[in-house]
Amino acid sequence: MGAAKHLAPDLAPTSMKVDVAIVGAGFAGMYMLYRARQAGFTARVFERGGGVGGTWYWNRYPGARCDVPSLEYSYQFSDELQQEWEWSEKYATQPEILRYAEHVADRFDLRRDISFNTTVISLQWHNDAWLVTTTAANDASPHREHTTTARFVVLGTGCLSSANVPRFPDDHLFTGGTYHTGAWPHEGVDFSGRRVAVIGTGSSGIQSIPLIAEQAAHLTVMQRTPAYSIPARNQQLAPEYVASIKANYAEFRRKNSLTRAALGGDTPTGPHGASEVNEVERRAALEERWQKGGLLFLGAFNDALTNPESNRLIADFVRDKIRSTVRNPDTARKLTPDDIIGCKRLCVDTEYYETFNRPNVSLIDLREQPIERFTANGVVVRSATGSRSSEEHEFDAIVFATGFDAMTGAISKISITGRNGTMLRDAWSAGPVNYLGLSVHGFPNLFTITGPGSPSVLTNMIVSIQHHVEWIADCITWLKDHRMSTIEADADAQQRWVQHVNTVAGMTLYQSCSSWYLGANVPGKPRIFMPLPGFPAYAQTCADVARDGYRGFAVSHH
Ligand code: N01
Repeated sequence: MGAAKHLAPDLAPTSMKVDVAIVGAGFAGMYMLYRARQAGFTARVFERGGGVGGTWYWNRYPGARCDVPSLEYSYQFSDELQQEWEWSEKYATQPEILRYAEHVADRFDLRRDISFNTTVISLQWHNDAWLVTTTAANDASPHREHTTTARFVVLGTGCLSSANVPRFPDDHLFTGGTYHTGAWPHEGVDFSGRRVAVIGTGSSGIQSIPLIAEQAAHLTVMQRTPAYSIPARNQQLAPEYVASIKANYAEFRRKNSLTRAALGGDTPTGPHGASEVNEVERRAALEERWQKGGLLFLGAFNDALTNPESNRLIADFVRDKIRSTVRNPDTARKLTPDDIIGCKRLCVDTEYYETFNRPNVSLIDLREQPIERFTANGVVVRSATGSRSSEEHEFDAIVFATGFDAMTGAISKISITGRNGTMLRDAWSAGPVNYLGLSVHGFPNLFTITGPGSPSVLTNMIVSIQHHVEWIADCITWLKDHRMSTIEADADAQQRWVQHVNTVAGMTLYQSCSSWYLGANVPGKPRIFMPLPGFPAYAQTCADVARDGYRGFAVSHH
């Protein structure tokens, strides 16, 4: 490390050697540590936060909860764990999920191999190993750098962990409180009696808006694109239902893993296309799913995301629901989306549309009234009258529910130098090329968990995480058993894989909107559809690749 030469002796880098360095102690990093240990490797996890849980450690905004049912959004590697843990609600809250993550860390004695408050700043491939440089946010020795040498590096950095905070003219002038849903203060925020703005109406905005509205004196929602949201119908879990799942948990998990999103095996996708049935049947099927609530709404028909006409019919049903819920016709008009339903990730809510019937909630459509600038007291938007004039809205606090630099954001914050000095940021300048969403040509022994190019964010994340961790653990065990030293995506295989992901995504309607799946929410980010639709076919491909001696990878001997 050149920079280390300038440090005082007591600040010189210290050195540690492990088989596997893991970045992140969310659900991915924790399980990777567990599996690496089980396979006989030494491992160290580096975690920026002060505790485990990843996304559930940071996203503490009011109303944060998972919109995948708790009995599915949990690890399945240990039957004892899944039998003993008691989920209280159909959709668990953030505090409950965080308690679960902490329980897993304690139960499997993970903490002793995790460095908390430690940020990985660079990864450098050198002499057939990775040099992992970290800084610890330790008051006693701020900015002290450590270097760890690792044979393998696994990035469990999370797909939605790098906050997207858009800049607005004069935003530094605002004197009130500003918050991002993805980096919420641990002590919570009291909005009582305050005038609050929420910018953004994706999942995080939609979950937090009803709760902030209950507390604030006035809430102004600033919406750029209206979202489609389905009622959650959250409820306490009935003990008999939980017992019935636990009695046959393995079968429940197996059925889920056979669905496209590795989710909801008990509610299979309907056998027809939405335009193949008559209106009465279509409405009945959609109403049944609407009453059931949640993400599986789109599975009422099998062509929601492939047939534009079917998609329109399904979207019309939701548009009618919005109009019949929101009393003010102008507010209802603004809240009603006109694009492809499911193109951006579907949202799931509790009383979201109803919140706009409250007297203390108002909506600004930023497409009609764009933000012009911030002031000390609030935000100036173009006037609603359609004239060239402006209007200032005063706020005590502004909440940015503006999402994340998804899938690649956290990885690109690390300076990663591979073989022959290739920088990952250069390799990915036109988009995150990779093989299987697991490996990048030029970066030996480096793995991404739920990386771009894998089903990842289109699935129940925990299923995809488990699948990747197990594949990686098997891979590095195979290397050890075969006395191989390095593995790396082959350039041709990578090229074909990128093509394959594009082809599969091209058969869907996913590319018809400016979603974070495409990187379109972050100015300047290359637009490429990052996740691969379809978990079962993907998992089969990964199994086949391994069985064929890691087809498509270049492997070298000691
Ligand atoms: O972020 P988002 P999120 N000016 O990107 C708007 C998962 N998640 O944090 O659509 C004004 O979806 C932006 O507008 P537009 C889930 O996978 C899960 O809500 O780009 N507005 C949009 O309305 C989810 O999809 C759970 O036009 C701006 C919003 O901000 C993902 O995380 C809970 C703007 C961002 O929405 C991300 O959700 C929460 C600007 N400059 C999150 N920039 C559950 O499991 C952005 N916006 C329940």
